[in-house]
Amino acid sequence: MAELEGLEFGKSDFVLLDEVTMEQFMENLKLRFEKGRIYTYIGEVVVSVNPYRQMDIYGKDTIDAYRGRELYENPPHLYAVSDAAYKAMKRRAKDTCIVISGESGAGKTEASKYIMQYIAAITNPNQRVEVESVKNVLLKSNCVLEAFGNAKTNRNDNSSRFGKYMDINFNFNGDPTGGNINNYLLEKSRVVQQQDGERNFHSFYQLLRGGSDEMLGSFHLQKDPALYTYTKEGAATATSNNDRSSHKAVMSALEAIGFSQEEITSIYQVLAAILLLGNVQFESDGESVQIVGLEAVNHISELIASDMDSVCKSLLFRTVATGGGEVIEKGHTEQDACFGCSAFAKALYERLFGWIVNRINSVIEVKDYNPVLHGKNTVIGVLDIYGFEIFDNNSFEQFCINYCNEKLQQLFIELILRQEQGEYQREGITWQHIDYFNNQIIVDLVEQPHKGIISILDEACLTVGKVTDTVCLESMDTKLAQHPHYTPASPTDKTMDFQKQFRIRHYAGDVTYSVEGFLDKNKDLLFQDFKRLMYNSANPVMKEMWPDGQLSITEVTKRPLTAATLFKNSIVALVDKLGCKEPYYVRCIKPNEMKSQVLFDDARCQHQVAYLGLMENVMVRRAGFAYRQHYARVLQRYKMTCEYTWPNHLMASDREAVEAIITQHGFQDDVAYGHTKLFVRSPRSLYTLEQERAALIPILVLFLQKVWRGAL
Ligand code: AOV
Ligand code: MG
Repeated sequence: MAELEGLEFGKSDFVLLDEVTMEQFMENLKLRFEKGRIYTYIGEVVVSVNPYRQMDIYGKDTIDAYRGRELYENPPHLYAVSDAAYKAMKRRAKDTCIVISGESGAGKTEASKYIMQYIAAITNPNQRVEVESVKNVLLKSNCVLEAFGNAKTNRNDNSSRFGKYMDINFNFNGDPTGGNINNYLLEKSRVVQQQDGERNFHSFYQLLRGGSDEMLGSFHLQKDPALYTYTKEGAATATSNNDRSSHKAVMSALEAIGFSQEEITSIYQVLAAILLLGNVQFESDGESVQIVGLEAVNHISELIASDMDSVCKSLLFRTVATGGGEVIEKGHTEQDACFGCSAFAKALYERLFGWIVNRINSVIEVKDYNPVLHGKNTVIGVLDIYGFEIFDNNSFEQFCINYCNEKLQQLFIELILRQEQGEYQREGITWQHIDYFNNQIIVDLVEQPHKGIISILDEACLTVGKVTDTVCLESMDTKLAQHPHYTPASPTDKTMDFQKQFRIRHYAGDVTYSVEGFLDKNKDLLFQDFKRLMYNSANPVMKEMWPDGQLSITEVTKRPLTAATLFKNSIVALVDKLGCKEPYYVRCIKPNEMKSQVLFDDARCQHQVAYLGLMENVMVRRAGFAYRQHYARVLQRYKMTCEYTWPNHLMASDREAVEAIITQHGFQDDVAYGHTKLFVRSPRSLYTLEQERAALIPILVLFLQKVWRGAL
């Protein structure tokens, strides 16, 4: 429970509210936001409101103030939970994780960076070179991954378009020895198409606006993003990002991480090839299809270290195995050629991104760790994933992102309840049950085998013959019409398109999805010819990105897992991984839609508080015991308030001494004695103790000064 802040800043922990009502919760949240107090606790959970301005609360002095301290000793801060996660990991050799959630633009990515900076700042006091280098790579990797994985959306100028889970490994000294980054489903469709007012990934604009004349010249590129189909839409879009300076920062981060010049050049060559692919066009004379503008193809073949013939062939033909085992070349229709070309552009980017992540991982992987020699290797995981989002047009990507947020909400429910319950059981204390809205029903709607949306989609994708998006939608509507969280479009409902849309009542709100493109995105088909083209590249870096290009057409699996199933599997694995760790939570709230630093939109904030389950979180915390602490700590803090414990006690144990303090104050009905901790039900008792302590400190200081001066 934080102190050191006057009441004019509101309650620093929501469990201290006089009454747990939405009204009081919102009043406190708003007051604190207006007073520049963006963090507030619910026990150990940090609630954060995006300030939309640079705050002077992340400097070295603040880091020093939080280092090694307990949560309640300082005002609420991300640093305090980071320290708690770090201490738990170090003292008890526990794997911990910090899960950051909240909707798009709420401040998750910024929070994850402050957390990592804090951990980097408080570790490796001896400045060991190898540890410094791991820390440096971990911090620099943010800059690179943001350039390639983030983009401006209508919700956030720097929106994460991939999910990121980073494990940081520590040795027995508590110093980082390595790490590992897992990335989840990059929104690759953005490479070829963006919604109005949005941009492609930052990396493209950074290259065009920040690349040297020499580099752009050698890539056959011109500086203006408006000249390229894939960056045209975003070229005129105003954004707070400075592409030119970011390009420099990314280049130097790549170098600092250890990418070779050859690797760096290859990365940008792939980007250039993608931009040029966007400008390739096809025309048909009714019989065969030709490429318009062979110059671009010539440049592409140079960039990907291939030859012009091979590139043309991959763009115009596909190799197929006939039933008799014969291999033939089949010419594309114009439509197939366009489809293939953009699938190729998307895949090039996705492979590039995956390769960059792997390359960073290879630098920071823990090497030569011997548990017998070095003690247990412990981990802190930091999760920063794309937040819940609703756009005007919601497609397959939003469906996956929002499903992922449902899974994380489910984990939050389980862990917060489980953790509380577990603690009461361990300490031998009776527990009172609180009801939550359990979103498992929505998770099931999406992922249940045979019945869920993903299954229905997969079935449609595997059906031989032409199943269209609309046919698949009909199947979903029939099978799910009765589900309380699924709404099929009806001819009478004017808010939805009967042929194309369906609605899911998510925990965070209703989202209407447009089924157009769902099947193609789920199938995620890329002709094998492109894979082979890249595998045969004379550029070893690019070749490395396409190992599956070595398979011949007869060896290729006919039914690879679909995009939705792969994503589901990866999220299930992530949740399992998080579930085994001791969790710490940061719940981010977006105060308004205007990116304003002063506006607190009551309705928007209240909606987020409600769906994040923050009220229930407070209730669980209070219905049980708002405050719990080890006996030794309680004694140390409050012993001055009791004649039997000041300056020292003569009792058999710290627990008995704490009992004496509690009884002297008459709080015995408000507490429970656990095996190792004191549990206090109402925050008021604690307040009284705190106030008494605060009143006694000046007297004590005066007393001690007199003692030192020899006056007593
Ligand atoms: P997100 O990660 O939660 O959205 P970000 O962390 O990118 O959101 O935050 C969005 C923007 O809000 C940032 O670019 C900053 O301008 C501002 N901001 C957030 N937190 C802070 C802070 N603590 N101090 C100052 N400014 C802040 V998404 O990735 O879209 O789900 O997918
Ligand atoms: Mg983000």
